[in-house]
Amino acid sequence: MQLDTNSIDNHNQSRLNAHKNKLSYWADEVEKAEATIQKLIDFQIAIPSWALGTGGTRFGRFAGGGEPRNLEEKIADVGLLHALNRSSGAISLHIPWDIPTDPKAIQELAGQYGLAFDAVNSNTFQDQSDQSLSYKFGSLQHTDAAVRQQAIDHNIEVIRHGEALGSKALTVWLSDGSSFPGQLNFRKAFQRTLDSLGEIYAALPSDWKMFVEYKAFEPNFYSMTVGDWGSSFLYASKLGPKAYTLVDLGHHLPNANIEQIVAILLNEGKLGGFHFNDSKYGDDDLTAGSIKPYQLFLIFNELIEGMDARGMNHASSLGWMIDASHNVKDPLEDLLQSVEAIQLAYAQALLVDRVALEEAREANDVAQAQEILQDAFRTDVRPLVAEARLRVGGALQPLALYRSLNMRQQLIGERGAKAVATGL
Ligand SMILES: [Mn+2]
Repeated sequence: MQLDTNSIDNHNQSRLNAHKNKLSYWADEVEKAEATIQKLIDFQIAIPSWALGTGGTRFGRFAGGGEPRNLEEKIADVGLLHALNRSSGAISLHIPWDIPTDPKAIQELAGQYGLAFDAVNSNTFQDQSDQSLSYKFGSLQHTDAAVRQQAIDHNIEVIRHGEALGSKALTVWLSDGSSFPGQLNFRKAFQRTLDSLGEIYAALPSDWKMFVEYKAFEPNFYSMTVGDWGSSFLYASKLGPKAYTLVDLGHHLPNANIEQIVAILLNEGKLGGFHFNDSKYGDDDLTAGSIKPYQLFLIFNELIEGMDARGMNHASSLGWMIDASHNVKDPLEDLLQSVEAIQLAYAQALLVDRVALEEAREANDVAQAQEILQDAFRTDVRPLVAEARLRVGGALQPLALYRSLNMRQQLIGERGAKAVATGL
């Protein structure tokens, strides 16, 4: 569904005065505000193709209707988000849920919405109906070389699909591991996984990256073969310069200091990208910033510090992706909220007075260091994020506009109340 630009203009006109009033707070800090707005305009967050339908838990799924029924409709949904916020200019595909049967046509369609293709994701955590061997006991780690080969071949096929669309990265998340003590020889599982990843790595085009995503537990509950950032870093280091660690915010043991992990990975040049979401207990996959916004800010604080120290481009040097899905919200509203939360954390982190912070740290002035961080975190940057959207044709309040246009009702009208997104 293409959004009528008139509806964005009307929406913005009706809110312009109120917006300008809020923005006037920044009148004395034009330099800071302008730099932040420009960076926000450049910063794009990829939407995963699997988050456009209602997510489920193992207890049930409560679809909201009007879900995209195919890849074309998923692209249309991301296009709608991007039209509203101008910050969701990429889609991350999952194979085999979203196989582009006509890549040229798919690329053209995405182009009409101003969308690029971010990392492609492989799937060896479930069996497909046309698959000859099972992943019940793992894929790249499997004791049977034939199963490993099937999983390797699948990953290489995913790379080829990505190449046809202009993707530049493969994300590998493995559910491999064990659920009971004694089930697995850890050493062999590591070596087999490394060897299998090595074969996939060898098939990467020269300008591609491989993201090795880790996860502490689930679906295996005793051991995960890529279970933490340390093991991902080890695999990525052994694989070579095109392999990186991918941090999914929900994939840690409780209370892990994710910002410290980010700082160290950046320092080693091995941070590849992010999967944003939020959680209270485990891999809850809730809306980014909905539970721990301060943690999200602290992560961005380390990202900016570490990226600037290495001369990296905030917008393009890392892969920025959302990986969230849940049971109770309209997925498109949820994604608008996630993107906004990520932008707010990024903008706040850009405001941190880094010179003063380093001075306070060097002087062991603990209270002052905390003040500096919290001063930035407690600044209302919503007007800056809205101004960034306004300047590039987005809506001042994307969620409000989405609601006032009854977009979900329109989608249900087009696709039906029972339409279920592929993959979930
Ligand atoms: Mn993830």
